[in-house]
Amino acid sequence: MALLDKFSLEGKIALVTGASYGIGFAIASAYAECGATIVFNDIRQELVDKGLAAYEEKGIKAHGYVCDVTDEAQVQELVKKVEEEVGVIDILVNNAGIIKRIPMVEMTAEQFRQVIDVDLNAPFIVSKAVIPGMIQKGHGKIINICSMMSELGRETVSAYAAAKGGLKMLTRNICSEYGEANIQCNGIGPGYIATPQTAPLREKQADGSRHPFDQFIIAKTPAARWGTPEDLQGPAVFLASDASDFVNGHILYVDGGILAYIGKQP
Ligand code: NAP
Ligand code: GCO
Repeated sequence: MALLDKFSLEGKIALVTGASYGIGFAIASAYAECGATIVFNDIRQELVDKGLAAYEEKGIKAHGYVCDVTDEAQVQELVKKVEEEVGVIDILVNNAGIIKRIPMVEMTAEQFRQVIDVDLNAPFIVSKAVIPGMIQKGHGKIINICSMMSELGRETVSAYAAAKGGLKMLTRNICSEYGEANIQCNGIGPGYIATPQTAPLREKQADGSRHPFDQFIIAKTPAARWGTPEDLQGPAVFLASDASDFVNGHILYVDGGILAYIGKQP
């Protein structure tokens, strides 16, 4: 096989969770460009419809379903439907995620659980649902969207950091358990990416100046900018393609250098 052909996703079926917009949408669009058939889900029909329209605008015929990834029965039903209507899933991207920025002593146990549910329990639930099909098919790629918070802590994001740290270890465990079945499970750890999730951290101040957190991130990133969802496309294609068949249990940080950097000298 020619080397470039190893990056092709022709004939593959990819499920990207929570991919109506943001990082999931960019990753799914890249997969479509490389030949894959796209399946995505969101919690509400209007978001699925919005996603379908956005894919259509790019000339992509995606399959959208309503499904809450924290609900195991809904997820089992989704995977069954996809297998019947589209085919057996080759690539799963566990992208759906939420964050709550609340100081730990003010956070309720229920709020903590909600974050763990979407960001950690759901990747377990969805992976569990697709792995049997991948075993039957003889191959599979699972990509978990991790975070800087898989490695680092910061004020107000205790639940998110606990979930994303856990997701890093779930990634390694899926690799350990199913590597022999020719399933590669890797993570992508995005740095700070401009999406709706991080919009509150980039809001302009009343006087028109940049948000202090925005300035902090620019100073903390050797690339001196926020990432874009498109920055994640190449790495996501690599990890979904045959070009990465011996890469397993790895977290690929796509962070403009944040994790390599001690921070700007005073
Ligand atoms: P986003 O713009 O908020 O998009 C997240 C998507 O997940 C939304 O479509 C959301 O749908 C969906 N979702 C949430 N809960 C769900 C559920 N229970 N079932 C199904 N779908 C659900 O976030 P993003 O910035 O693109 O982030 C995508 C992933 O990357 C997340 O896992 C996030 O933690 C991670 N990440 C983001 C950054 C960053 O800087 N932006 C950095 C590192 C990692 P609704 O609109 O219905 O809520
Ligand atoms: C925050 C941010 C993050 C990022 C991302 C970093 O409040 O610190 O929202 O946690 O979204 O996950 O990799």
